[in-house]
Amino acid sequence: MLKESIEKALNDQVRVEAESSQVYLAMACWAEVKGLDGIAQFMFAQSDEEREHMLKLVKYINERGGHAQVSALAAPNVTFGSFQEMFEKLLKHEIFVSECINKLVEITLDEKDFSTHNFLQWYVAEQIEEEAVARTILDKINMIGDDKGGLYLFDRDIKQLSVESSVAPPTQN
Ligand code: OFO
Repeated sequence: MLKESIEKALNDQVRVEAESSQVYLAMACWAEVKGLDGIAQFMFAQSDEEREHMLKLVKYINERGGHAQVSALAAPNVTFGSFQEMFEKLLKHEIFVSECINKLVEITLDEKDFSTHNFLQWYVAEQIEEEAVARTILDKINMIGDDKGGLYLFDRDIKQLSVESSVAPPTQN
C-alpha cells in the first residue's frame, strides 16, 4: 500500500509526463506544418514515449493500492522562433523532468519506500538517455545555424534516429 505522500508525489509526476507528451506533440505539429517531416516524426515518437512513461506510473500507482489521477494540463507552447529555439526548449524540458524524478527519488528515501525507489530507477536511467539525445540534437542544430541545406539534411537524418529508437529492444519494464 502506498503512503499518501508517495501517492501524491507519483501523481504529480503523472501530470509532468502527460504535460511532456503535450509539449512534444505541439512541437511535432509545428515541425509538420513547417514541412520538416523527419523532425515531426521524431517529435511524435517522443510524445508517444512520454505517454508511455505516464501510463507506467498510472499502472504502478493503481497496482499498489493508490488511485492514479488524470488532471488538467498546462497548455504547451505551440510556436517557436526557430528549430534551434525548439530544441533548446526540449533539452530544458528534459532537464526539468530529470529534476522532478530526482526529487521523487529523494521522497521515496525519506519515506523509506524502497519498492517505489526501485521502480523509479527505470526513470532515472531513461532521463540520462533522453538528456543525452536532446544534447546531441541541439549540438547538431547549433552547428547548422541558419543553413537551410543543413536543416534539410538534418531532417532526413533524424528520421533514422526515430527508426533506431523505435526498433530498439525494450528496456526493463
Ligand atoms: Fe523524458 O520525460 Fe518522461 O520520464
